Amino acid sequence: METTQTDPGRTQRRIDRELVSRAGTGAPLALSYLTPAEFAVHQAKHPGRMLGAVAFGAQRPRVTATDCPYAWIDMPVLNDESVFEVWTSAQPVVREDTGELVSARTEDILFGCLQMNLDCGLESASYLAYSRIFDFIDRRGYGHLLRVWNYFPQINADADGLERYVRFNAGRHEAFAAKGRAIGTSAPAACALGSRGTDLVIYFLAAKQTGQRVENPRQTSAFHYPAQYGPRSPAFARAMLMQTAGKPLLFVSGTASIVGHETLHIGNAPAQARETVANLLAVIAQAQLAGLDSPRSNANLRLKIYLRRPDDLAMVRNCLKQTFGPASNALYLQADICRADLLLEVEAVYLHAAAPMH
Ligand code: 3EB
Repeated sequence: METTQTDPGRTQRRIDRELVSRAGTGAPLALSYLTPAEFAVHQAKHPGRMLGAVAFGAQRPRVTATDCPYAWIDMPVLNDESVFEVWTSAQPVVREDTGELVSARTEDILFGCLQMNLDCGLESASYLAYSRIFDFIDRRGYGHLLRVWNYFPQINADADGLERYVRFNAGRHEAFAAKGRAIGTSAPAACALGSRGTDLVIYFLAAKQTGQRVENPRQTSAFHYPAQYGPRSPAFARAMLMQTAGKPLLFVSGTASIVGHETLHIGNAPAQARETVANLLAVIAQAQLAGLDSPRSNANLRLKIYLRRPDDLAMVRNCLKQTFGPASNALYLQADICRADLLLEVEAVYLHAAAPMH
């Protein structure tokens, strides 16, 4: 939301231009981080084309989505009250709500969102949630998970001798196995963060076509993490590259100060920020080897940053600006990271290369 703080109209104008140019090229997807006021305008302007909207903030926003799948994540936005993450298609979308799962889809991509009560315990809830997701996308022919966002409370707390994140991993891993997915070949890009709500909230993008998984040579693949991080490894890839209408789209998973499988720079937030940037650049470089255009402009980059400590905001913002420039559209949130020794995590999306300017 940084760009909108200085000029509230600027982000909106840029997004509209992108959507227009995309409608001409057939490229399907835009992502924007909008204030509630901007979201209201966006919703009015793009009826029937929004795949999903997710509000972040410590209070449920008064504005809600009426036209697309919607969820609220109880997670403070740093320097803002609430922000809407909005996925918009150039094509009309088809909605389907089962009661358990709300969704919208185009011809090739499906957005879904699901919320689960945690009374049954996190491991069961996670197993059940992923089983429902797989059943839903398999029946509709969108069987390839590209990107999944996982949010639940007290991620670092103990649950009968295992950290809650570890319990979550066990349930997720078992659901992949139960639904015929090999972790090493079908893990999506993902993130898992601590929210303040009471429920497990998961939203995702799935596709008819498989994406290309991208790993980071500086890091052990998460699905090969040793057992010290839990009996069942996390089911995620470092990034997922997808070609749509001949244009690449890259989802970079939550990325942190991990080298090999170990957390580096414990207690040192500036060093964790620098290590995180090194990891982001390494993943993006791998994606370029796999076919991502060399990103000429950061107008196509969306960053979402999770900080355990709000006091690190200025430092982290500075660090990211030095690498990605001031123009990047970034959303800063306060959240617990899935390892107690991690102070920050950054995820990214590279949208389609912008149409050449005339
Ligand atoms: C890591 O690299 C940090 O469990 O879905 C990053 C991205 C992390 C995704 C997930 C966890 C997940 O292990 C944590």
